[in-house]
Amino acid sequence: MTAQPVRPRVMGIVNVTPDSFSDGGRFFDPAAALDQARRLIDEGADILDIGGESTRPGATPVPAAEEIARVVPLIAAIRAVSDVAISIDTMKPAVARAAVAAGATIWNDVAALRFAPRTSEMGTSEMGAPEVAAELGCEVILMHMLGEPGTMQDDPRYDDVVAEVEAFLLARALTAMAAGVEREKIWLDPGIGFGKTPAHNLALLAALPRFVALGYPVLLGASRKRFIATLDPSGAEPTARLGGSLAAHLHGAAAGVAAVRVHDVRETVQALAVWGAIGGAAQGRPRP
Ligand code: HH2
Repeated sequence: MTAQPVRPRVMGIVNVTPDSFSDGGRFFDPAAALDQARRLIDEGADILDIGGESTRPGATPVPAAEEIARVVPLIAAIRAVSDVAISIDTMKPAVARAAVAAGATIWNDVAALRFAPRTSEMGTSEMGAPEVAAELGCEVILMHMLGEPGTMQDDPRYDDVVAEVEAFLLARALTAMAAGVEREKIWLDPGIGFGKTPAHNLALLAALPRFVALGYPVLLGASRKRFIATLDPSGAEPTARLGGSLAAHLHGAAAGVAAVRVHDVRETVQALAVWGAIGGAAQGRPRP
């Protein structure tokens, strides 16, 4: 009998940005962001992913000081009311440093520690992002992105998207470890929607078991992403992509991903509970 995969952890998204692709502006106000964080905790989020800069194609870059001013008070406020795990969604070492000091324990980097720190801002040293991650001692999510957010969706091309994303992630994990990040603190993420056509996204989703087999925890972030609308035109609005998001994340659960990054925490927790119970019943496990 094969063991059922453990239910993935649910990472709830809190974007403190005016311009994120599906919820931009809704939680820009600090009180609204804290309310949203509390709501996601109540709905069963295991991790909260706090972001202060949108990575959608064409989004305006945010200076580190502004990003810190958006995320640090929220992280501190969450820490004051809950011990939920907190990840900081940033490409900037200075922001990761400030977020970890405020209570985040995971650095979620869509640039996979490739972007250099701005040495003039916030008094950061000349250290590269991998060295900063090692010094912080936090967990690190290394995500694949082709190019940069501003241009990543301009005609992305691969010879073999799965092999190229896999090779990139393994190389970034080696770089992180060479800088001193412990292997067990590294997660990998194929980066759905980051420099990918709908066909690339589907190929990566189909290959999730291969990514899981690499032996690192895998994060899947498909929530409300645009490829869903290409499969079902009724999902033109990001908030109308719940069904497609659940389908992708349940597929990820079956493939053994460690966590799913979602906007709709309550619905995802429920879907995973039903999925997990069916798996348990299939193995003759007693119901909880
Ligand atoms: N997707 C987004 C942002 N950060 N991080 C990881 N590790 N994986 C992802 O798939 C991922 C991510 C994009 O979603 P969202 O935060 O809703 O939008 P925006 O970047 O516009 O803030």
